[in-house]
Amino acid sequence: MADAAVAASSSKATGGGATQQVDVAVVGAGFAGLYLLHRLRKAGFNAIVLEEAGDVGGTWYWNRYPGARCDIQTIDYSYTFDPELETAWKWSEKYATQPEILRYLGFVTERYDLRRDIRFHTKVTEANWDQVTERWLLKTDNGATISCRYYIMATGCLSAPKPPEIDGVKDFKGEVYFTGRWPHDEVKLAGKRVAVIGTGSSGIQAIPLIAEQAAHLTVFQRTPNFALPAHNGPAPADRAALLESDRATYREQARWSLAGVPWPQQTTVSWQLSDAERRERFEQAWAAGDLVYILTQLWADQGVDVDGNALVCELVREKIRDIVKDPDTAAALSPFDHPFGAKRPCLDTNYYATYNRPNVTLVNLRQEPIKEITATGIATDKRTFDVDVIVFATGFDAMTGAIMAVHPITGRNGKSLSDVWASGPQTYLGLTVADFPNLFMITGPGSPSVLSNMAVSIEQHADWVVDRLVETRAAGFTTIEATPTAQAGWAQHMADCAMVTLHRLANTWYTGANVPGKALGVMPYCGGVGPYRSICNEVTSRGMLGFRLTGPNGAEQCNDGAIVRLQPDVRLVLGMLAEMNLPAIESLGAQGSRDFVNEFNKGRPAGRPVGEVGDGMLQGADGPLPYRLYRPATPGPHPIVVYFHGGGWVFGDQQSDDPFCRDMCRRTGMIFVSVGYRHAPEHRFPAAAEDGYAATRWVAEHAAELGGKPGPVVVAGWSAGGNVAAVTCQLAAERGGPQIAGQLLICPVTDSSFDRPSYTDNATGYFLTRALMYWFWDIYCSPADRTDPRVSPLRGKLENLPQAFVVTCEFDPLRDEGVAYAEALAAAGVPVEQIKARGHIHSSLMMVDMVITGVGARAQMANALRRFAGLPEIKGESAGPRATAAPHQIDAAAG
Ligand code: N01
Repeated sequence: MADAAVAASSSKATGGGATQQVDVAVVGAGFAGLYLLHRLRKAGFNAIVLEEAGDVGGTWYWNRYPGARCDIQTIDYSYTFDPELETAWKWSEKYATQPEILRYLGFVTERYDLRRDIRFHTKVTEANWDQVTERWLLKTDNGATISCRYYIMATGCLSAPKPPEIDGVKDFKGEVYFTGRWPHDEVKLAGKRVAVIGTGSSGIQAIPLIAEQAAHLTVFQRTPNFALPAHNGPAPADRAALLESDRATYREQARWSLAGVPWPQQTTVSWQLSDAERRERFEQAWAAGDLVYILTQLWADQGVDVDGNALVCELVREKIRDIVKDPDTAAALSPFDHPFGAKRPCLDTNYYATYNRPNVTLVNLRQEPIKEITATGIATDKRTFDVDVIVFATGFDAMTGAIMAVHPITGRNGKSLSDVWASGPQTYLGLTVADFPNLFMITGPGSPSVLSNMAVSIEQHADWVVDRLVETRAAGFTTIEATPTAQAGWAQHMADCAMVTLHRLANTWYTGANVPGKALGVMPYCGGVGPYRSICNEVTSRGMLGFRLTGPNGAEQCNDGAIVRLQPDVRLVLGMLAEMNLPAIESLGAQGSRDFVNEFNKGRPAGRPVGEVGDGMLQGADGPLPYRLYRPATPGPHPIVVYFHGGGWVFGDQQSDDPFCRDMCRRTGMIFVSVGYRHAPEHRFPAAAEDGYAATRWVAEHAAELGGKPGPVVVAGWSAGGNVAAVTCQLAAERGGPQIAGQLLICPVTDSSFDRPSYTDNATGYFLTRALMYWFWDIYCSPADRTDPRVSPLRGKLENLPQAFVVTCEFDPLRDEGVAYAEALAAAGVPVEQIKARGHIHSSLMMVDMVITGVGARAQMANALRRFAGLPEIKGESAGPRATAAPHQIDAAAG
């Protein structure tokens, strides 16, 4: 409906003329709402902000408890949209106090004359989408109604305090305070017996200061948290100098960083460092007093690998034991239930040392849970504690609470947001929700938000939303709405990102676990600020992918689809490769391609240590061949895997899949013998196939000399190596041995037909291209030979072959022939299991230390190899996180 017709219809709807008409209504006058208002006005929108509180500030208006400060350095926790604002305001400390942050927000409000469009003491009580007018109608607790074209929730992620969930609170006769709703008047605690319940960031900031005032402080701790000293004071000179030297670059780097603060990305993994080197890094981080630093700068695997993370946990626990004098108290304060960083760590000033004070007692609720609150204090199931004051530092209904609990939101066809989110928040980009047109959330669930420097994420969201509104208006559209496909795709991508991190291993407010009955799932986007920004930009550059826009006279635009289908780390790797502007391998010639790949592989991190790595020579089909043997650290003899590397029969050698062989040797506890078979064009078909067979026979015959277990061997291979492994099994069956207990085929070449859809769908853009495959085939095998089963095993005799485990990757030209081979084996009665690795490319699973989402698949491959060798499977988290898809047994009928 045209805006001119709206006023009449809206006033009719509310039964009077009181409805205020605006283009945009924003809820919340915190960091996000203030910047939004400024940007909306500049873009020519008529906008208002509705704020429940009596002044600006958002979370900083409410959280006034003693010790409240930011925990991102203030030079980073600031607006960056206006260089003049940046120089007009000077922070006094590394981590500003709540009053100073509030003054800053007041300063911003006055500087941009924002106050005149903010309605304070105005709580929205209902928001309904009117399909006819294509506007939102808002009701408020003071009777005012507002009609707006766009409705933006800038309600904050941690602004709806969680009820205490403890019986008897109302019976308590003393004073009760919530850190998240601290009074504006002074709270006098001197000489009083105070209880604090909760040891999250709020409790940990407040406890040392309360202890200084109170006659006695009793802290009730359910879960210990990791905290590190803030070392507050002036902004560190090096960081301030970095910012001052080139402010624009500093800010831009923050926008493209992982957490919204410009620190470089660590590439060294924990096991590449000695104990002393790790300790040195840790001490430096402890001294830096910076959460982002300690969470990102120790070693590359600290946030993604349980072992890499456990090293950090122990170093922090050591600090706690050093500081806290009473060993029992130190033990109670030491977290063991979650990885470092999986639950939000805290920044403190004298927190652990506070427990050395004689007037402080720690009550470990894991040993004596709170039974109830009584008129005089707190009763656990062992003791009672009489107190004068109870401070609840029990946290928030995070991320969704402020959006859902504040008021009902009703979208298209009467859909209620609470219903849509009943099993957890569903969003597209953490910005919008399907069926809720023209509704936006700033730093909503599904965006980096609380896993980032909020100042950076807020500006990015506000800019993105306002830019879209401007474009939508310019194009003459009146509604913009996420599609269900885009939203489902985002949910999948969110889940994929969450699997990379360790957040899945902790019960936290990130996952909704702190609120009884709340749906569980990692709510913030774990893929990082920079990658997220690039995704939002891609949505726009691809014609508003995943959005439906409509306008007058049936105008409509919808470019539907999921924005990210690759695994998050695969997307990053492809992005890095694209930036490197590498030449097409097939343009380099055979020797050139070998030199290139050798050079490229030098940049890989050294593989993980195994028991022993040794080189030797074995007998191939036409002379000696080199091999590399990887032996586990465990006592032998071990079963043997004969492994064939990838490289299109043209390049690669016995060492070129080194990180993979090491990883699999460690996971399986089996010997890997990686064979340097001959290559084309010097040795064309069937040299590789015959070498593969001969090498397997030689290894089987020399198993004992190699320190392996005599008996059947297992074969494995990737890509062209998968082809060699598959062919070896057929030749062994035909030629009467050696005995092969199983075959692991990873993205194998199985056929010379290029007609299958994956050859077209994934022809370019996923590293292995169709053009490169054509080149490989031309170099290795003349067209006349291509139907020979020794190069196209799909055309061979499949009955009675060894059991198989076949892995295919979604974005791989070879995907469909791998699937076809698995199905044909099954149809021939061979036991087959298969993984179709969603979101992966041909080389994903080989990129051991780059593509973490490949861990699950590798863990499953390792278990398959163990099964083939008659070893028990490895279970639990040490087997790796769940793979992108569970392996499934192929029904023989499938073929
Ligand atoms: O809340 P929390 P918070 N009985 O949920 C315990 C940001 N923030 O307000 O862990 C007993 O972290 C609960 O125990 P458990 C920051 O992002 C930033 O402290 O659920 N205990 C936990 O110990 C932070 O992460 C700053 O077992 C109960 C505590 O209460 C986020 O806000 C400052 C309980 C709640 O911790 C939330 O921090 C403050 C019960 N019934 C906050 N219910 C800065 O420095 C809960 N608990 C910028």
